Amino acid sequence: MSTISADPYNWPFNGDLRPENTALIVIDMQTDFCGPGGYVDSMGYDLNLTRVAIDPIKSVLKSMRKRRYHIIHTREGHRPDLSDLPANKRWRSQQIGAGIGDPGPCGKILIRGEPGWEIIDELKPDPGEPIIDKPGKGSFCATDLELLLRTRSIDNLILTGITTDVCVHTTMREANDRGFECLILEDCCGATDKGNHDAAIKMVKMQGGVFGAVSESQTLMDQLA
Ligand code: C5J
Repeated sequence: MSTISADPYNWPFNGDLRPENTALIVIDMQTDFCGPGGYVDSMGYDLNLTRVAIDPIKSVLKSMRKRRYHIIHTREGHRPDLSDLPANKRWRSQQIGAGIGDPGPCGKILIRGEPGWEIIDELKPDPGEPIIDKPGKGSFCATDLELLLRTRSIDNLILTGITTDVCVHTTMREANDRGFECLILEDCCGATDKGNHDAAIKMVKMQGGVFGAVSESQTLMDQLA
């Protein structure tokens, strides 16, 4: 039996926590979501609210790499010809002054291959760590993430990244519905609104852990050690 102290239950539920069956997922730590001149910055949100996750994720990455857990990164972005960009998603982004596909200080906003779409230097994937490119908010929609997890017999997912209420939450919900056992690390996430971050974390804990459980980076690292 090996578990991590978490709320509302010690995680994972069955005590089967091993590097072989557990992956750390680092969601969308891209310049577009936490860097100057990126998508979130262009929308006028406070970058400190998303950048707050960088240092805790860096520590967790180091600790879990050392213990040989699976590490998976994701990037939200669209094809340069915009053929995978739904018209309503583009229109909504234009309403707030950060049109997806439009030129910005970090290249075309949320477009694959552009500087703003890259994962930030502080959290660069190591060689061999899979990167899932996704056109949507959830990491399972129109990607091969589920195939990759099932092929590796991964049951447990530790979720980190930005933003808590959008891509992290959508991914957690998708994973939970597919039977994966999820833990979200509260201090390894951030949202464009602190109230939304807090609400997203609170939602996970309802109904005995409706989407999984919540813990923090230091607790995880202490208990893995
Ligand atoms: C958003 C994300 N917020 N990575 N994307 O549009 O959460």
